[in-house]
Amino acid sequence: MGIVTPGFRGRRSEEAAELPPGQYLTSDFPVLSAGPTPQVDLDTWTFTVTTEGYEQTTWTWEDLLALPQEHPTVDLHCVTRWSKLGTTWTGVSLDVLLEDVETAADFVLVHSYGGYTTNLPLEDLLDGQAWIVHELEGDPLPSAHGGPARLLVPHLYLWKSAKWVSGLDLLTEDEPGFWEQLGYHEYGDPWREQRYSGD
Ligand SMILES: Nc1nc2c(c(=O)[nH]1)N[C@H]1C(S)=C(S)[C@@H](COP(=O)(O)O)O[C@H]1N2
Ligand SMILES: [Mo]
Repeated sequence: MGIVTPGFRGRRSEEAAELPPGQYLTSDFPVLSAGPTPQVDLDTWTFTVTTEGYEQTTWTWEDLLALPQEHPTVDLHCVTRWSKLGTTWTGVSLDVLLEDVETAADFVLVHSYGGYTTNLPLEDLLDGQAWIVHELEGDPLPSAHGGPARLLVPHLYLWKSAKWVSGLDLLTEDEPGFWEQLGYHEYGDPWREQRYSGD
């Protein structure tokens, strides 16, 4: 049984309690991209969900903005060990986008303009855990951070939050994405420190 001295539990330990293992806190917002930033025109932007039976549902930019908007405030954890707490976004919940999509799939391969992909279980996109976001701190999402729109799935390492998102393939069998093929963990839970395949 430990004795807690008043005043001993300082800011440092409070911050440490909020951070997954092996992460450090940063207040800036580093940019990490595997390739050039694609320029995506809002007039031609689409987001397409393709089911395992190749049924497609496509939203235009106008369609996306007409859906109910949420304002999640979330912590970000990058596998390169920086974490940024309390970022606020605007976007549409995947619960809304997938509401009328008929599927028996368990897995998702996320696609981006520019060719980036990442995979995750479908259930990790549901129940208020993921959004297609287009604003950061009330401003249009900067293209370096994935604008016009990116996936935000903050309970997994940030490489799962595909920037410049263009669509989701709903799959009955898991398929590794870009970093997952290069040895990163297939799931990527920061609290279990699942950085690399086998962690
Ligand atoms: N399309 C695309 N999305 C991406 C990436 C990328 O290279 N291309 N990098 C991923 C990685 S590894 C990280 S850590 C985050 C970084 O997001 P940020 O640049 O907004 O910090 O984006 C993720 N999404
Ligand atoms: Mo990353």
